[in-house]
Amino acid sequence: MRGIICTLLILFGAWTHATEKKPTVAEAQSFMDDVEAELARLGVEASHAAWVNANFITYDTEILTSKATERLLVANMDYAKQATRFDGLELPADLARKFKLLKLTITLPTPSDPKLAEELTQITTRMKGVYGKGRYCREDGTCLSLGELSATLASSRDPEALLEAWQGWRTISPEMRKDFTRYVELANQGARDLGFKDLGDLWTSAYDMPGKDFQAELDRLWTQVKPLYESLHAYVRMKLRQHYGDEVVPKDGPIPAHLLGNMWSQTWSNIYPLVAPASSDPGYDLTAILQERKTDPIQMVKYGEAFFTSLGFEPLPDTFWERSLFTKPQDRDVVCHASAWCLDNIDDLRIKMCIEINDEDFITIHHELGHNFYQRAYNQQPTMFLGSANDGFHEAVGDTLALSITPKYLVDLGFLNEEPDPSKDTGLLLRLALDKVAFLPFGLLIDQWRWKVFSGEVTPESYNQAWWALRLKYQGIAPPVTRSEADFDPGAKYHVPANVPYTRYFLAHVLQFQFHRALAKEAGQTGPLHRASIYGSKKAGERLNTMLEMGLSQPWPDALAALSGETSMDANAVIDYFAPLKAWLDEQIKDQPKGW
Ligand code: X8Z
Ligand code: ZN
Repeated sequence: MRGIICTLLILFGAWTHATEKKPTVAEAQSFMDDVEAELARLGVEASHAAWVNANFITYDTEILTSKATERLLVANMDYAKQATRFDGLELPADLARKFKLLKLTITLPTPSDPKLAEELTQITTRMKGVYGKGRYCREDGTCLSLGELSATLASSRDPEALLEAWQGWRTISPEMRKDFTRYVELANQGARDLGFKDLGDLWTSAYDMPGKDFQAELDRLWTQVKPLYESLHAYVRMKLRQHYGDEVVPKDGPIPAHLLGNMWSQTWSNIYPLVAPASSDPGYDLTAILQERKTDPIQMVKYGEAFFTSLGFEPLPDTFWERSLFTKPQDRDVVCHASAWCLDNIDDLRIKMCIEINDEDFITIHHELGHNFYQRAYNQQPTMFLGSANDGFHEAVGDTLALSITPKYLVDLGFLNEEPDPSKDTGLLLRLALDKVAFLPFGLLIDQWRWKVFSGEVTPESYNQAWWALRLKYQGIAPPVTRSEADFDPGAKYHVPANVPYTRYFLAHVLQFQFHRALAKEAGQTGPLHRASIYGSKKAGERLNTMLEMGLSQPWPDALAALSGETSMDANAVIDYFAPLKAWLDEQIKDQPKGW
């Protein structure tokens, strides 16, 4: 009996193989047309649900968004699996690229079992909600939001107050630990269903090269900028030690994480007053200027829009102003973490931000609008190509414009009466380096941690310890109080519970200097790059638009070439920009230890 079944099966197998028709290019094209139409439809539905949820975090909106997301992700996964029947078929380049992207643009792959797919989307929605609703409540019952705690970290110089804010925010994340652990299992299962080793393998495969090569690229870029970071670190440590004393800041060890002016120690410009070079401080403070002028949130956004229109881009649509969220509502929970949306894949552009009147948010507004103008520029592309060349490009566009917020630009706006003398450039460069250079190791380590978690190299028993090991290795910072596995510090950073890959920001911090260098040249700027502004240059705008409108239709080196003529990412753009500062820093720290 057994033998007969086997023989039959073998025969049947051979028969199906012999008669199965090889799919044609026309069938592949028609399959892809259907996929694009359906994914566009489900994507728009999911976006509307997610918009409402992020603006009103409630029990019901979590259910609605989680269902809509599940429908989109499950369909995407199904299509990606069905698409394997066209494997090996010779396709025109555009179509072949769409088939590749069908898999590679999934950042949250759901398991095949519908129950598990549902569980995964519920978990991610819930984690995001916990973060959005997060507050630190003191024993006396008073509660503080992330915005309030961040304001303390930015402006207080009292180590006790800083410590309370730092520790306080980290009380919101231990409750995510269980969900996060399960999310790792489920999303990994989804990634394996698509043929990847784990979720990190899927994420790193989305850069037009094998994942391993991409990781080597990251190492290369980090090696280029590391000496600059180490000089900045040593200088800041020296200055903080002068301010807080040897008891608080070690001479040659890591910097305590609560002293750097930011909740995650990712950007440090809020402590610029503590480290400013006495003789070359440019002497203006954008936060103070904005506040003195009584700039309101809408006006802040108008300045950002005006920068884009000065380059030749069309103004934002009326619906942008009607539908965006600009300030933190007092009566409900919202996700305050800034984001930019295009709800209909055409022109329903919006930002969602809890704007405060300060320089940080002035820059963030440009960042967000960069997303919106990119989204609009590529809206003629087919669904599969609605995206940036790689995810770092999307993050780099607004930042590129923000690099043009030079003293000259502030004079043009009427914010400053005159430009500071070039002898003050050290101060200008240092202030920018505190954001851009300080960010680099942070931008790198979040996913270094997640990739280890996804691969199983880091297990739940050592989540927090592995996190701080990487914070030490890359950033040279240490927690101000002992941490343990009862904590879940990665969860206190938005992108971890929200499942947003983070390497994009590291790339953006390199790319924006390449973009700036190229566009400044296009705008005919010949002076030093930190004084170059592309404001008002239609030529630079055209060049930028050439890249933006390509969307995701070409491999990213081609998009980069369209803007800059270069075909690889190059951190020398960062090194060149900050070269005068590096020399100055090294002079300041010549008797100081470097490293930690
Ligand atoms: O998340 C963001 C943007 C939205 S894409 C506000 N950024 C990263 C962060 O806040 O951690 C911008 C820079 C890094
Ligand atoms: Zn962004």
